[in-house]
Amino acid sequence: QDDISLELLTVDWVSSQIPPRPLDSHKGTYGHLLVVAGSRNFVGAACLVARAAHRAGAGLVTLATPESVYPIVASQLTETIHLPLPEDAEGRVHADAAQVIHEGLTRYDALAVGSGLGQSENTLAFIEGLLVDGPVSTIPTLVDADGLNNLARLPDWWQRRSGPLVLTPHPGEMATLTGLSTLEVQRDRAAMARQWATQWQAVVVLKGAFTAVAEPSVPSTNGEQYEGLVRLSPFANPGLASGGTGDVLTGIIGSLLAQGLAPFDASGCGVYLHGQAAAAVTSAQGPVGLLASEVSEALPLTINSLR
Ligand code: B4P
Ligand code: MG
Repeated sequence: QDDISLELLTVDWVSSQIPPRPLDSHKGTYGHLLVVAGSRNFVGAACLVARAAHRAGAGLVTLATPESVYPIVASQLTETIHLPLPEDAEGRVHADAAQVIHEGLTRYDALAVGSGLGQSENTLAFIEGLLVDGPVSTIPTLVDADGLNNLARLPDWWQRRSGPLVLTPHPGEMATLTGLSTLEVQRDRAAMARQWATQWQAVVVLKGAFTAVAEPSVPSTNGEQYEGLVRLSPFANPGLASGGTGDVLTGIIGSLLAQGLAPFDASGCGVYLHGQAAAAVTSAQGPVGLLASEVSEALPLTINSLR
């Protein structure tokens, strides 16, 4: 499509967006993120999201995870608040967990849902109860990984919910969500991200080399449509092609949402900071053998050198 407005994510723009750190601020100034992640088979995903959220500057991070996963993640994450959730026999969230989260929802400034949740009838009912048929939420919400895979099984989910939303699919998840093949998804990534951002009325972060971040087009009241912009990451880095790096991105964008950035800006900044932190790691040690947690550990220096 010729008519897409494309922008490259630049260091100057990202620097201008990073929340200031006033001297007399306190943890409440920097927001409270609720991470909903993990299952018996995917314990590390929950840790990676929460830790990246701390490293990207959130004031408080609560991690909601199935109760048998909780003691393990709690031993790894000393700064995180923990919310054990009811689970099923396989150690995945039980459908009833949606109600537990709803009861305390007003405490949080943003939600990051999905990493390592797994897929079952219970996780499907949980995602439906939390994100689709739950009480109307104005809390900015990011959905990744199995959050997306479960959403994809709910027909017309986007017509049954409202509120600010960010989706962070890799091309495989994008194919599942759209019913297209991975090849079709990859053919024109910017157009693909924007088309579906509009369909879903959500920011779509289509991951991979040169990640595309699209905002939805919105029909305005006077009949003229607001055409959504697409921002492109300047980073291609095969070092990032390793397990858990997507979970780190989820933690970063979730953290920026909690700090008050608008969904489209939080997503663009998050993608840039993730790419820049990874570049710092691979420029020191090369592309082979990067650990996702190393990207997290590189965040403070990356962010503080931009401010
Ligand atoms: P899953 O098994 O679902 O992997 P995951 O748990 O989501 O892993 P993780 O969360 O760490 O990685 P993610 O991709 O979310 O699925 C993996 C499968 O999906 C693959 O086997 C493949 O079939 C398919 N798939 C995934 N990516 C694909 C792609 N680019 N093309 C075709 N098929 C793909 O997050 C990874 C993070 O690293 C993102 O932020 C991403 O933008 C970044 N990243 C990865 N490679 C990069 C690169 N070359 N350059 C720059 N950034 C890169
Ligand atoms: Mg992923």
